Amino acid sequence: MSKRKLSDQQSRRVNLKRQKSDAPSSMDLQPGLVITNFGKRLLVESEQGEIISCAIRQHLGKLVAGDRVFWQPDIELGTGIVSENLARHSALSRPGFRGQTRMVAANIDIIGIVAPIEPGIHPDMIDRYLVAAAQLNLPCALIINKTDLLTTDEDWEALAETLLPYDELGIEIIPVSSQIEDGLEELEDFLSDKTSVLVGPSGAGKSSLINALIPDLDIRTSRLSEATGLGVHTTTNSILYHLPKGGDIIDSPGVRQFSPAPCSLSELEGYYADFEPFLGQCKFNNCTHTIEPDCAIKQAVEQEAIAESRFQSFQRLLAEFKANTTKPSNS
Ligand SMILES: Nc1nc2c(ncn2[C@@H]2O[C@H](COP(=O)(O)OP(=O)(O)OP(=O)(O)O)[C@@H](O)[C@H]2O)c(=O)[nH]1
Ligand SMILES: [Mg+2]
Ligand SMILES: [Zn+2]
Repeated sequence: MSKRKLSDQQSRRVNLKRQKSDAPSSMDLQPGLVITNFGKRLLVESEQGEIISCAIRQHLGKLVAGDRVFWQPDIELGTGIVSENLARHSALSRPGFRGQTRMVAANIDIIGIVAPIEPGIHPDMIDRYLVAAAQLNLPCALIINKTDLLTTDEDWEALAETLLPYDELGIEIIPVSSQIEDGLEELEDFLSDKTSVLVGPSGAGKSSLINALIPDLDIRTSRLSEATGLGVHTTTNSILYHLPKGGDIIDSPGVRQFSPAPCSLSELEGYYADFEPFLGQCKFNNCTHTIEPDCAIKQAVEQEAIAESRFQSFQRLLAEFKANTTKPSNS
């Protein structure tokens, strides 16, 4: 491959810098923040707030919105090359194709689980993200979107009942409507000065919420929608946005069914904080809380001290993890 030619003026500038620098090889390296990963290229934000399309050095692995990197500008092309990634303090991933994992977001402080009134709130989905957050030791907020679709007192009461287990777990619950712009201030205040990621099923309204929080984005997303010819536009890559009052928010693609990383029975029990008072009280110390007699967890469910929905999601995850570990390794 031939070296790209620099103009005389550029060469002079580079030479000048080189003379001053003690470390010529890393002279042009600049810190940057990954805004999104398109697969072969990244959009990186420089410290000056410019967005640069960058190639990625092959050894770097999977980079994602929220990653901190060092990149080198290509003066001639106006692009860059990412050559180093910094250690992450947190990273959310999800299962991808053929047993691989897909990165969702890096360096996040909080996970915002977006659960929509329509098509419906599914405790199983919420619990799966709560387990992932517990695995990462990250806090969660439960963002209930599309509250404009709740019309009667009964609707609100039914919602409160569904959410009771989460309220009892001390999880922040933020009801919002991006459509009628309700609850947005509370949401923005809660997310300010943090890096958050919005997760949840496709159509939950994650992108709509970000649009509502950052008014300037309206134009960009409506244009995208026209391009696809669809009334809705599915997010395909995680993208980081800056919030007006401070803090960053990462939009992520919706998933049909999210799965946390497989773990052991005792680890999973540890991620269900509402099981805690009853652990160690079953007749068998390796009790899986399914068919065993004298099971303290099942008794707690019968006495409504543990919500049935929480017990069901625990059992489904346990069965899923077991099925994964017993699958032939070449599948
Ligand atoms: N009624 C109502 N509809 C909403 C609200 N927020 C979003 N929607 C609608 O829900 C649909 C999906 O919204 P999106 O923001 O694209 O959902 P998403 O979670 O980003 O979906 P993916 O990108 O596929 O993961 C759109 O048709 C929105 O108009 C709301 O507060 N109320
Ligand atoms: Mg979206
Ligand atoms: Zn038990």
